[in-house]
Amino acid sequence: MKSALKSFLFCLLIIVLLSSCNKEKPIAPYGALPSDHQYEWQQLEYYMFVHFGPNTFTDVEWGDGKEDPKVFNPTDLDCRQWASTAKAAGMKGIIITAKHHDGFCLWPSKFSTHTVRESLWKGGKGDLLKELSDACKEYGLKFGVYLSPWDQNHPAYGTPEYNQIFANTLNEVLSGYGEVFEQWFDGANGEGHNGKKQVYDWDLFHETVYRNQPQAIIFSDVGPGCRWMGNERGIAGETNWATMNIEGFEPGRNAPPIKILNSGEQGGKAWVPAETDVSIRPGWFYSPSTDDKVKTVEELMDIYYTSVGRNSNLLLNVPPDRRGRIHPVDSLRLMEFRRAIEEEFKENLIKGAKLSSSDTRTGYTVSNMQDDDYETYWSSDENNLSPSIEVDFKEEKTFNRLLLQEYLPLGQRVSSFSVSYWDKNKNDWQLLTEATTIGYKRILRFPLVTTNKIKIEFKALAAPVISSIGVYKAKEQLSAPSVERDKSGLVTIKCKTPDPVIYYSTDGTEPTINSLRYEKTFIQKGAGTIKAIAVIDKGNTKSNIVTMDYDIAPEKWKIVSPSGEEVGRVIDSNAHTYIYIADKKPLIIDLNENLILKGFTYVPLGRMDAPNIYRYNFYVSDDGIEWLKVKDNATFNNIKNNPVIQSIAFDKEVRARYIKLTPIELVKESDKYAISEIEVITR
Ligand code: FUL
Repeated sequence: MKSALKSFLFCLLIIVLLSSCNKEKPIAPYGALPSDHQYEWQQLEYYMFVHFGPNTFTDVEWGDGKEDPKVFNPTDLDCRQWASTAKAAGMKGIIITAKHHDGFCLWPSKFSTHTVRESLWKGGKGDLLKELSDACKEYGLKFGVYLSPWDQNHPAYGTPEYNQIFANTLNEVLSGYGEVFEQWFDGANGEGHNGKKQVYDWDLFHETVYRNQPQAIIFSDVGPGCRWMGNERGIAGETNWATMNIEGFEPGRNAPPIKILNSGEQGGKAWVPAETDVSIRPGWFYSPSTDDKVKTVEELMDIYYTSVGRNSNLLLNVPPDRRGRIHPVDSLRLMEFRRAIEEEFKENLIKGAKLSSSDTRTGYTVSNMQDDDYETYWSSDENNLSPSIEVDFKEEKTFNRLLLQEYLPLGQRVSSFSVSYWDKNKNDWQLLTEATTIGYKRILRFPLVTTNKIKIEFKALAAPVISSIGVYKAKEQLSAPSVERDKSGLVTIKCKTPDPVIYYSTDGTEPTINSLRYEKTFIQKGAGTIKAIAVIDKGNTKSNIVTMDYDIAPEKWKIVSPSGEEVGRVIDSNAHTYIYIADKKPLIIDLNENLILKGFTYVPLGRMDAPNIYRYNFYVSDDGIEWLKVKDNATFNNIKNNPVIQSIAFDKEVRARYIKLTPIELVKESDKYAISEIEVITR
């Protein structure tokens, strides 16, 4: 009996031991990790930014805080229309510019005299934050707020008292409108060398946020919730770590270098994932002049791949118009964008495939990457940092997209991976593509390939933990045409998609298949608008329409000063060429005829690290001797973060033959300044 009991117990022990060997061991997390709130936030992927305020009505990107609050007067404001548009677009929330750099508050703040209360809207009785937060609740959207610490209106700005005032303002917003998922702190400050200096009390601001909204993700150049990814063009780094070292850094001037914001840091001590903020229009605020400059679906898809497809959330700005509604062009484009995403990712070819791996950790099987559950994943043995997986489609498949997701609660682990396909003619693997980080989501685009299997080889800092794989055949979008005009007025229209038929108009009307058909270059020397559309399938598939506004072609212009061979580049109608001018020497141009001028445009060098002009004077003259100053100590707003064409209107028209641009201050210290193009506005 005794020995029977003994052998029974022995067997039991063996069974327990064996089963514990087979049981999945929890995977130890690696490196910095997301908080629960950050993990939730990263799964939002896509939400709306709304820039709205006095600038919507004054047509500037940065108001100076001196504008009459009465300019803010939307005639038909409807936050429910914003929310329903965001919802229909597939977005998960809305972040509103509650207070931009002009200090104007979209709610009747007790701590400011520059608010909706002082405006004409609803007789001063309106509260936009209330209307928008209610609309977000109704449509099941998250609600977030942008508040600019830089405030050009508040009299206390630049004094130590301002910090407490800003904290009170924050407190008011964060305690008054229900749950806030994200608090956006803008690091921008255009005060310049001689402007007001404010030392911000970030600890106080953060404490105010978390006291009211413990779950809120704080956005800034350095988080701590999420980080700016370093540009306003929608392009996160190809390498994009959610980890970064933030100690010793601050938003704004003391932020880490742009390159680091763009790509994060491998092994960084803090978890600060990237958010990509970009506008659907050229500027952040609405302007009637950009109604025909809304980004095309193709441009938006590119942004999708360089943001969501690169481990970043996408915060897409859709600025309401002067009625206080999202303009029909923008909302239509948002719906087209949603449809394009859904079409590209309609069918995941991984579903019927057979997966295998070079190494699988017990309990973390490869099929976990095939289910739709992000919480289940495959992993290799703890010590295997370079495992591979193979996908056998069982038959030939054709595709051009690969999607991978790491399981973030265990840390970001993969530092690079390569993808090969089986070439049946060569009877061997061929390299398809390579990439670095994965993170929450990584999507690779490559030319169509037909094969029956692929292999993915990882290199990781700790055994990879992969939640999902997607393989898709995306229909290539029909590209919108591009229109270019040279110095002499010769217009060329091209299209990336091979062999479409292109139609165009030169009178501002929408081109259709009954418009002029583009067959060869043509001349347009004077001011005018050229619109073009590409069509295929006998007109059944149409691209978005592209609009180019031109002024007088600079054919006969001459640079008076400075001299040199290369100076002509600033009037060659080619935005890809540029010059540097030393010592802030003025640029003087002879237009060769007297013109009625309404303003001018400056195309800076399109790089954020370029010494572009920030503050300037602008003069005109009849004879090149006596000058009239038409812009005094003016600034190109937001040119540092968004170095795009600047269109500047004069206060009144002037007749002149010569123009002169004199830089006063550059976006960064430099002994030379950069110019790509200068043109005049006569229309
Ligand atoms: C920048 C600001 O200066 C722009 O006006 C805009 O609000 C953008 C989102 O952030 O820093």
